[in-house]
Formats: sequence, C-alpha cells, structure tokens
Amino acid sequence: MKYVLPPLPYDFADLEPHIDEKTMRLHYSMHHATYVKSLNLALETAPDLLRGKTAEWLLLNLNKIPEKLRSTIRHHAGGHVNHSFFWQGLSPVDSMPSVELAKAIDHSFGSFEKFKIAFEEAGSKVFGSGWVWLVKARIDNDLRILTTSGHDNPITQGYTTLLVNDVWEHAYYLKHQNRRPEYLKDVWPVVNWVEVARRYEDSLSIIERHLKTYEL
Ligand code: MN3
Repeated sequence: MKYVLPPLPYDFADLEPHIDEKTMRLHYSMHHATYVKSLNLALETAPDLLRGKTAEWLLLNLNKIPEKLRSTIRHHAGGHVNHSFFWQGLSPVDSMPSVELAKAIDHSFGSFEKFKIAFEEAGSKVFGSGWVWLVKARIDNDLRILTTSGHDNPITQGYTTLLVNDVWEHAYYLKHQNRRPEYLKDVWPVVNWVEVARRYEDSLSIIERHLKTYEL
C-alpha cells in the first residue's frame, strides 16, 4: 500500500484572506506531499508487518517499528496524519459549533470566547515547530487544549482529536512572518465547525477504532 496525498476539500485560494493561496499551495503541494513521499520511502525497507497499515496505526504502534526507522516513520506518518486532519478541519463556508459541542466547550472552558483565547495562547507558546489541539480526554470526556511538538499526535496519549492548528512556521510565515498569534486569530473564520462537531459526536466510535488498532 502506498500512502497518498488526500485531495483538498477546497481550492488553494478558497481560504483567502484568512489563509493565503500561496501558503496553501506550498503547504499542501510541497510540505504535506513530502511527508507522504518520505513515508512511502521509509516503508520500502520496513518489515512486512508494517506494510498495509494506516499511518494512524503506525503512530499508535511505534514500539513495533524497528529502532532505526522509528523516528523517521514517527515524523512522516505524523506529518501525514496531522496535515490530513488539519485540511479537513478547515472550510471556506461559515459554520458554528453544534449545540452539543458548544455546551461541552462552555462546560470545559467557561465560554466559546474563553476557549478561543486559551487555544490561541497555547498555540503561541509552542516552542519551535508543533501543533495546538482541541481534544476530548477518554478518561473523563472533558475537552482540553494540548500542544505537541514536531508531528506528535495526542491520539497516542489517550485523547480523541477534535480540532488542530499547525504552528510550524511554514503554515504562516509568508503572510504573517513572525506574528504567530495573529495567524492563530486569523484562522477562526475558516474553521470547519461541522467537521469538528462530527468528530465530537463520533468520538466514541473513534476511540473504539483506536483500541482495535492497538490489538492488531
Ligand atoms: Mn504544516
């Protein structure tokens, strides 16, 4: 099985002016495509056990990957999973959290506005390259904001991911240069809340899928 770059659900220019066309074009066609290409390359020399698995499976089963390939696969599989998830969570169409999701956000953060401020703050503070996430904790169903460095993904720590923003410089440097907090604020109008709500509502089946993934 070859990993493939998933089609973008909108055109490069559709998220303008919030995310500019040139950034989208480079980010998807160069950065994400390179993770896919490098992941395929790394798998060429991997044991048969690892072939035909989803990129998510690889992240959830890093202990089954030979040490000499582990950090390469962790990086490129993470880059592929995170970017695929990121694109799906954006949309040029205006949307709002569903009633259920809005209630959960209010419960965990006090209000939607407070949640957004906390998410922006967490994203601003990521040192170096990484991601800022809204996740649901499996242990108590609470929503939390987490950050990961490199291309690490909270699914490996018992969380279901709902929303992510990419805070690697390549995600914003062309338009915002060093103003990462401004970029984090700019992205809100293009968040696909319909997709975030779907992930929230599907979180139980997503957890089951991950648990099964561990057993394979
Ligand atoms: Mn990126």
